[in-house]
Amino acid sequence: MEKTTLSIPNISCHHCVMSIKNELGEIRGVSKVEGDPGAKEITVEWEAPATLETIKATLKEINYPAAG
Ligand SMILES: [Cu+2]
Repeated sequence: MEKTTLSIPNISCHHCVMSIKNELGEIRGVSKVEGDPGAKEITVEWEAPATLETIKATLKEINYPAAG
């Protein structure tokens, strides 16, 4: 199990966090997504076949790219 917190500058409200949760939740291997609209951060837990690269690529696709 891997876990990381990503900074997502495009998050502006709770709705954004919900969209991200829904999209990342569809990736096979992603087990948990939590978000903080105030901090503009999401915390993701995953295992294979998901990878940090697939998670970041999905975030970019839905217009919530991770910073850095
Ligand atoms: Cu929003």
